[in-house]
Amino acid sequence: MLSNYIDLEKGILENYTENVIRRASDMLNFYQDNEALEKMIKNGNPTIYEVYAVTHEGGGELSYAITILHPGKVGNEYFMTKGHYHEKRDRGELYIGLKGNGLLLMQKGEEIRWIEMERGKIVYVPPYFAHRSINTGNGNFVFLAIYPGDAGHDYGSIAEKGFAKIVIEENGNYAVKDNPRW
Ligand code: M6P
Ligand code: ZN
Repeated sequence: MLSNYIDLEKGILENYTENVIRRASDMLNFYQDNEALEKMIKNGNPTIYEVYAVTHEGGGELSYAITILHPGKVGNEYFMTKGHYHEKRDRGELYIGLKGNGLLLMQKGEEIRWIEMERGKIVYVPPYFAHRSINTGNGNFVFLAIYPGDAGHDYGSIAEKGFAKIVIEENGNYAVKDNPRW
């Protein structure tokens, strides 16, 4: 497929070839406050984020995906994606903000960076950096990601202890804090 459409208002990608819906129950152990997460699961198990992708898996090819990250918090921690390294670590990625506000957290070894995202902003994730998105706003945070077809997703170490920083709400604003489990 050589061309496609995104509904920029709703963040809906047409003709996607893969999609993933992650609910609260898919995020066990990713947030600090497991009790708050358990409660949320019992209370309707809401969708945290949805990914719609067009994938081309060969080396040298490009895949792309729209992520719709819903607004909300688990305890005082904002809704976020799981976050991943690329299986092929030397593959980079481009993120383009389409709607709402968020952060893109990136980490390589002990080096950690976070960049605010908004509509029209382009952020480059260099090779070797794990990346996670966080919705710090009140509405959906929607972005487009473009990545090498053979990059792959490695959730392993992040599922175990996360990133070196967590993003919480403090006095109505976001605050980036040290991850106590790191
Ligand atoms: C972006 C891309 C996808 C990724 C998605 C959700 O759209 O980076 O490759 O799958 O975000 O992130 P995660 O896979 O970490 O849950
Ligand atoms: Zn990626």
